Amino acid sequence: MADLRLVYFKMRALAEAPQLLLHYTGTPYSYEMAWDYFGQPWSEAKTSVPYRQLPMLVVDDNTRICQSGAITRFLAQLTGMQPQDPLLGAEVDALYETSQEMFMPLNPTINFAVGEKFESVKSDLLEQLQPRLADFERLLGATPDSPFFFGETPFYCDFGVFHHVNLALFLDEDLLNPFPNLGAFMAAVEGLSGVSEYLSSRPDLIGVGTQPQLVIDGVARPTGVVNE
Ligand SMILES: N[C@@H](CCC(=O)N[C@@H](CS)C(=O)NCC(=O)O)C(=O)O
Repeated sequence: MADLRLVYFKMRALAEAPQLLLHYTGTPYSYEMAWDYFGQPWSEAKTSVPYRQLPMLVVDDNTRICQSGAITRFLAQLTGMQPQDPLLGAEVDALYETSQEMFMPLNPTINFAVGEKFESVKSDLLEQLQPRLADFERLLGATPDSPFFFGETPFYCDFGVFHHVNLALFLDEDLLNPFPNLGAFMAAVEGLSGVSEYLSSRPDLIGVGTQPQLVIDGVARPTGVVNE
């Protein structure tokens, strides 16, 4: 197996789907904060990164893969979580991309927005999310005997959807009440071997909307791209 180093920041965002996949497949990797990996502040390191943003996956200390979609698809290929059939592969990818579209403004709102800014984005965001959640609900309803979008076992798209819906629950913990299929899907992902261990051990995200912090090794630290 390749040596995998996932480089990112103090936030619960674009490195989550890759990490859920890595844990589900039992694939070893290290998670490294940008300042530790580069040995300098992100503001100084970013010009040396292919597209000046993270996450980045470093493979065998040699190849640097940026763009979270490319990282997730590469890992899916590496770990057998990519469908063999190209047609099914395209459907899986379309769902993954749909989940990626939820990134803005959901991830920054949950990880960074505070006070009035948070409250004003929150109501718009909850409204914007409804058609997405309804689409997921309908898709899951088409295969009532399968807990995941495309059958008995998850593909990488399931982790993309899980991450974004999981973040959205910070806005309203009753968000999924009208969407029972989606609620059951979330529980199914939470119960997956490897994933449940990851979810209970990853840094807690606290203070959403007021003072967002990640609890890393027992210490609450502000979310962000700076080592503080
Ligand atoms: N399309 C990129 C977006 C990456 C992105 O927005 N990264 C943000 C963190 S979530 C970042 O690097 N922010 C720091 C900066 O831009 O300097 C992806 O999917 O990986």
